[in-house]
Amino acid sequence: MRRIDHVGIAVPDLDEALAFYEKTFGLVAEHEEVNEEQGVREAMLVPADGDPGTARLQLLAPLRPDSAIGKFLDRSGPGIQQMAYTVDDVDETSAELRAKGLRLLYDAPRRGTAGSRINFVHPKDAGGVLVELVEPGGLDHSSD
Ligand code: V0V
Repeated sequence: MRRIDHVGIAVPDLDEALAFYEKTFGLVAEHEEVNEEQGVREAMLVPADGDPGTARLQLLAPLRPDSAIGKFLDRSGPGIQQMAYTVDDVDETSAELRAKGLRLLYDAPRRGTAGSRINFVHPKDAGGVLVELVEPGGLDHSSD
């Protein structure tokens, strides 16, 4: 693991949440996208004048009620849904964790935000926390 990549928060309405985080904590979106496969509209937030290498806050709003975020909101309400770590090679880290007996959700990595490659550790195998592994893609800004 390189560092904490982001903390993901499930929200019912992305625009409302973006306004709240900017007004309250001075966090601004550096990137926004729709990920149909994951069923989310999401934004990555950073402090307006913060350290460029800082971990991001990811706001995740559901595109459909039967998506991962839709189900999470239904069961738990808004709140922290995932903790994500930056890794150099998501295939390699997934293999290492599988060898330690943890269940990875996908056989092969899928597409995450900003061209990243992602996989997840099942929350039941990580102390009740949904852990995401992120291999940054070409649009990553966190090491600028
Ligand atoms: C479910 N559980 C969780 C949890 N979601 N525990 C902690 N954190 C979460 N986020 C618990 C749940 O309360 C159950 O506990 C148990 O796991 C199994 O629940 P389930 O009903 O069988 O599972 P589902 O259908 O809710 O699915 C849970 C998983 C799902 C984790 C499998 O959410 C998933 O596939 N997530 C990965 C994809 C994802 O999260 N995509 C959205 C973000 P009890 O009741 O049995 O004790 S997309 C994203 O992050 C992107 C694009 C990015 O960063 O680039």
